[in-house]
Amino acid sequence: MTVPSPFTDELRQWAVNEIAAGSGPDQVLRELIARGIPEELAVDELTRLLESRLSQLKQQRAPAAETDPSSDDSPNTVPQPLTADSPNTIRVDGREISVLLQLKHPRVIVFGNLLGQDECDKLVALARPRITASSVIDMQSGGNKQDEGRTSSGMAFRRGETKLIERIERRIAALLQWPYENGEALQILRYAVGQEYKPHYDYVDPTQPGALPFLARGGQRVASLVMYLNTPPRGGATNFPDVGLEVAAVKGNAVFFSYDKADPSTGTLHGGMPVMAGEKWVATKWLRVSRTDP
Ligand code: PD2
Ligand code: ZN
Repeated sequence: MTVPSPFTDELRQWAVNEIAAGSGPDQVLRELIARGIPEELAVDELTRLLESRLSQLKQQRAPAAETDPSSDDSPNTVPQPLTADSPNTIRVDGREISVLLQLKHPRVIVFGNLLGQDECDKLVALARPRITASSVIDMQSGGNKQDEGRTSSGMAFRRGETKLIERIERRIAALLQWPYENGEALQILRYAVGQEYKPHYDYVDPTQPGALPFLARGGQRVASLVMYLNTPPRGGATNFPDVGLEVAAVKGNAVFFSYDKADPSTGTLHGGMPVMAGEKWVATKWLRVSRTDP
């Protein structure tokens, strides 16, 4: 049985508000200890909150390097995946991953053979008995809510939950050159015929009250990797309406896209188009600015 942490969501929210309001770290730390949080835990949690606040400020101040199509050497505010060494393949974790498509704006890369066929089947088999109706983040409360734009069902694995999951997550970290600990828990989605995920952005709107508890645990999302676990017979492409791009869902392939700020100018509006026949399974990995919950 896990013991609940004394550092509750309410306390985290209070600390986030204090930091945003300009209270000094020593002052917030003293107050946390006075509220009964052991010093070591208080220092750890406060460090994470301050790191996340600093990266938020850094993001807000960063020049629009990634969105400038003439700029090739954008700073590392988003993952910079490995580049293909032989014409179009990258060797990671003993696999030949191919680069099938690259777009500069929005920053999109389609990878082939990121997952083995057997790995896809195993992920589906592990997830199938655990899926429930999908939800989205409630931007008012910071909790989860059902949304008509997302009609799929899904579940999330804990980071490193099984050897297979950890291996895939470490492969992703190596390919994208982004820390393993900054990756959210792997989310699995299943779409039946007619189900879809209407166009949306994967970053959270930092001006909404519900964003604070989310941002306090690892900062903003900066990139997404949607991995296809099967090939739907018809439909189910991932689309980027701003640029008219549709990426076909092909088992083992994945679409990566990054966004250096929480802003539509990144062009990363994207959706899961309706499935027309059969079903569609995907695994999504979202990458955060800082370490996040496993
Ligand atoms: O299933 C997809 O193609 C899809 C599309 C848009 C998944 C996500 N977004 C996501 O998981 O964020
Ligand atoms: Zn999405």
